Amino acid sequence: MSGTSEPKGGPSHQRGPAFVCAPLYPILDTAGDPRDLLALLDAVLRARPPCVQLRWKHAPGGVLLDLAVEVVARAAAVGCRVIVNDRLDIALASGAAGVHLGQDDLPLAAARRVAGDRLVIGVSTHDAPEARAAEAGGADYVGFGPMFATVSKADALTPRTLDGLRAVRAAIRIPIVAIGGITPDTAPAVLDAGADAVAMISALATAPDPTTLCTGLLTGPLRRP
Ligand code: TZP
Ligand code: MG
Repeated sequence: MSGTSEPKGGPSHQRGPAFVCAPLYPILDTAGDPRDLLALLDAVLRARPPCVQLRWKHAPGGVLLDLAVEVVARAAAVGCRVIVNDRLDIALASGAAGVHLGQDDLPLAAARRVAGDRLVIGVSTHDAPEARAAEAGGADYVGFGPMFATVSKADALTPRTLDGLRAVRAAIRIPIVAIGGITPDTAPAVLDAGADAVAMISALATAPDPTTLCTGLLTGPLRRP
């Protein structure tokens, strides 16, 4: 997926580098144990994904920075880019490719002022108006969800439904990464409803063989031309 397309209508804000992360956007979140996270990272990287996200809620800054530097180095060795969840400062200091911001994180406009065009910026959205605002404000992609019930986000909203995803697809042109309770079984319907990529946390963290799971999603029938 490319993050360079101009939005329909709205103002043309600065955007980040072109970004490709489809059809799987693996999110590495092992609830705070960096050793587990690095083991999961290595398993995921063997499937050669174009990007991964590093997510560790409430981590101490210095510990998260050290981890991010290690994740960026291991990912770079196989041509994979890293998006850091929540923390623009850690993304910049670690040499990551981008940052993913929630609706309650640093506002997109402020993040873009700081990062300029150096970083990919993704924004979590929950409906078409939020997605339109993110696109008009210069986001490179939006997250949209939760698609289904999830155990990975304590304050997740009610599931947004495939029709909700279709409405967002009709509203914006930048890439959509669907998230929330998505598994290899549900991924095809989500991609058919208009997502460019599916994000997964628990499906990866609990997979007996994360490499095989990722390889199947990245090279199998879900891959679009
Ligand atoms: N945002 C909406 S749902 C969610 C986030 C971060 C959690 C997704 O995790 P899982 O385990 O893939 O449902
Ligand atoms: Mg956040």
